[in-house]
Amino acid sequence: MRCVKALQLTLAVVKPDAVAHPLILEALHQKILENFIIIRKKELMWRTKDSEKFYSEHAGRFFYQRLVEFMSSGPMRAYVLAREDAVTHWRGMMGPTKVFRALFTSPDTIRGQYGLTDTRNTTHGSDSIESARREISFFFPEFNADEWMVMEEPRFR
Ligand code: RTP
Ligand code: MG
Repeated sequence: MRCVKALQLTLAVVKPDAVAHPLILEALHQKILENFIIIRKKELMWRTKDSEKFYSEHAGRFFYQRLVEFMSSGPMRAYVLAREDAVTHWRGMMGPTKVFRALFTSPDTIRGQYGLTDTRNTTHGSDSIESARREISFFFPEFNADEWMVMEEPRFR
């Protein structure tokens, strides 16, 4: 009996702090190539209202305003990525949200290596399959996730 694991999609974003540094951007691209199949990729820049909409779940929190300003401060690069357990894998590669924690507990992660502050923390990754679906359509409205998303448990053949 052979176990065939389902491909899963996630959304990864290289934030403005990392896009501003060509060597960091290239290093992150190489890490992505080594770990995922790239399904879509684009460069874009948000207006303030895009940033407010995307992070609306954080509205009212103390870091919301600086997060919104930062995420619309310069170009970003967004990816739709595929592999087994893509959501968890990319979150693991990114490391903890807070840079202090990333530095001391997970120095080999992306945020441990390149994170500047708790806001300027290099990358974004969807935190669940449902978020991935929603966030992919936010960044790639023309992308039909239904043709790709495999929601069920791994199948045994
Ligand atoms: P992300 O959504 O960007 O992948 O990061 P995350 O899940 O690890 O963190 P989340 O709690 O969703 O926060 C979203 C982004 O808000 C900024 N943030 N700043 N204490 C702070 O100043 C603070 N806390 C969060 C970060 O840019 C974080 O990635
Ligand atoms: Mg998050």
